[in-house]
Amino acid sequence: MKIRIIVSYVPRYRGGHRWHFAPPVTAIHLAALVPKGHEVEVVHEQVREVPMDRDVDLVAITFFSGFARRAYEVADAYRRLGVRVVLGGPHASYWTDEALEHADAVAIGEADAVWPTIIDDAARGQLARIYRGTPHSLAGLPAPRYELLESQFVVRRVAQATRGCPFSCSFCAVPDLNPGFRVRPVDDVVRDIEASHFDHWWQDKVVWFWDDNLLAKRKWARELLDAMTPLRKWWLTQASIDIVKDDELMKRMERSGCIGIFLGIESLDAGDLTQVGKRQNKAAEYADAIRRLHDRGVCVMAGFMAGFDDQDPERIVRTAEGLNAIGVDVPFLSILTPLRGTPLYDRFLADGRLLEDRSWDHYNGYNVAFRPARMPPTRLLSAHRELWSRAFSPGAVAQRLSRGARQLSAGGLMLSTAMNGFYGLKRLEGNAPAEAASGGPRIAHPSPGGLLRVAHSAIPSAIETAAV
Ligand code: B12
Ligand code: SF4
Repeated sequence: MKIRIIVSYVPRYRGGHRWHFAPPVTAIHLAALVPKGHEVEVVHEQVREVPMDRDVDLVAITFFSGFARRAYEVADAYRRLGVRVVLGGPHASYWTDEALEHADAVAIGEADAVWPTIIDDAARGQLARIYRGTPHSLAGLPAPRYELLESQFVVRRVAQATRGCPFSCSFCAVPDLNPGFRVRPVDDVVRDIEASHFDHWWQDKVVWFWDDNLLAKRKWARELLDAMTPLRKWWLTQASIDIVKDDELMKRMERSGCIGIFLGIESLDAGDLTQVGKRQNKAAEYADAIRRLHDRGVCVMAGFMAGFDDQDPERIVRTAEGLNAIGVDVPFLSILTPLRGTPLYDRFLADGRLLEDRSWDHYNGYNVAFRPARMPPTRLLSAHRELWSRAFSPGAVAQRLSRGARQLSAGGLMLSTAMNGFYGLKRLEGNAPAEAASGGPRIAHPSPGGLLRVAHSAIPSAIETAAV
C-alpha cells in the first residue's frame, strides 16, 4: 500500500511563517513503524501544501485540537476522492465520536502497537472503526525516518526519549494521555541521535528532544547524559524547574552539551500556580533557578499563560517586564486553553465557563475559548496581544540578547538569537498571533458528569513510574 502521513496545521500568526524551527516527531515516528512492504510519505502542512490526489491507499492524519477544523477538511476531501482515512493523536483520542464522522478509523491513545495492525487491516480491506492503544514499554522503538522530512525545517533531529510526566498541572493532558513516566533504553536513544547525516552542520549538531519532562527520572537522566557526552551534540528539551536543585545533573547537562531548557513557568504569581496545581514552581525562586541554568550557559525558554482566575489585564501585560527581570531568554506566551483530558476542562465544563460560540480554531493556544473570571474574553485576548507586543519589542529583545551574550554558551546564544530574532521580526512586521474567525462548526461538549478520559484502565506493571 501507499501510505501518506499528514500533520495538519493552521498558521497561528496573521502572516504565517516562511520557515519552521523543527518538525514534530510524530509523523516520522509513525513512518518508522510502518511494516516492510509498504510505501510511506510524510507531509507537514506547516511547510507544504497537502497533495490532494487519489494516488494513495491510506491517509493517516495527526493533529492537535487547535488544528482539528483543518484536519477534518483534509480528511473529508480525501474520502470524497475515495481514499481511506485514519485519524489519531491527542484530539482524536478525546473527541473520538466527532473524529469518526470524518474518518474510516480512529486510533485512540498511544498507537505504537496498534498502528501496524491498522495498516494490515487496511491492506486486507478490513479496517475496524476504532483502535485503542495502551501505554506500553518504550524498549525497542525504531529510529524516526528523518530522511522523509521536508527540507524547510531548520533543525531536523527531533527525538523522544521518555513519555509522561510525574506532575499533574490542571491544564495539561499529558498525565492522562501518557500515564506514568516511562523511559527508553539509553542505547536506543543514542542510536537515534547518531542516525542519519543531514545537509548542514547544525542539523547534525543539534538534538531537539520533544519530551514532556526529559530529566524527571534522575538516575536514568544521568546515564543518558553520560552516554551523550562523547557525541559532542548540542541538545535542548523541556524540563521541570526542580532540576536546578540537582547539581550532579546540572554538571552533566553542561558537559553533554545542553544549550536550552524550556520551563513551564506559566505565571509569576504564587497564587496562580497553586490554583493550577503547579506545585514544582516556586515563584520566589525563579530568578535564582534561571541564574543557575545561566551559570551552565543554558538558554532558558519559558512558557507563560494568560487567563488564570486571579489575573486582571494589567497583571497579564506586566508579565512582559517581569519575565525579563527574572532572566528569561526566550518567552513563549499563550492563553490558558481548556483541553479535554484535563481537570481544567472538567472544571470549566461543570461551571458552564466554556464559550459555546467557539470553534476548534480557538483552541490553538492563542485564542480564548472560555469565560475568564475577571474580564470579558475580548479583554483577555487584547491583554495577551499587548503582552506579546511588549515582550517582543525591540528594547525587550535587545535586553535579553545583550544579557545572553554575557551569560550563555555559544549554542545557547545561537538559540536565543534565532528565537528572539524570529519573534522580534514578527513583531516589527506586525505579524502578531492571529485571531480565530468566529462561526464555524460548534463543538459538542459533553454534559457535565458525562466526561470521558482516555481509557487507560491501568498502567501495565512492566512499566516503571518515576519517583520524584
Ligand atoms: C512536542 C510537543 C510540542 C512541540 C511540537 C509541536 C508539534 N507540532 O508536534 C511544540 C513545543 C512546538 C508544541 C507546541 C504546542 N503544543 Co504541544 N506537545 C508536545 C508534546 C510534549 C509531545 C508530542 C510528541 O511529539 N509526542 C511523541 C509522539 C511520538 O507521540 P504522539 O504525537 O503522541 O503520537 C502518538 C499517539 O498520539 C499516536 N498518534 C498520533 N497521531 C496519530 C495519527 C494516527 C493516524 C495514528 C494511527 C496514531 C497517531 O501514535 C503516536 C505513537 O504512540 C505533547 C504532550 C504529549 N505527551 O503528547 C504536547 C501536546 C501535544 N501539545 C499540546 C498543545 C496544546 C500545544 C500548543 C497548542 C500549546 C500552546 N499553548 O501554544 C502548541 C501548538 C503549536 C504548534 N505549532 O503545533 C497539547 C495538545 C492537546 C490537544 N488536545 O490538542 C499536548 C498534548 C500537551 C498538553 N498541553 O496537554 N508541542
Ligand atoms: S510539568 Fe509540564 S508536562 Fe508535567 S503535567 Fe505540568 S505542564 Fe504537563
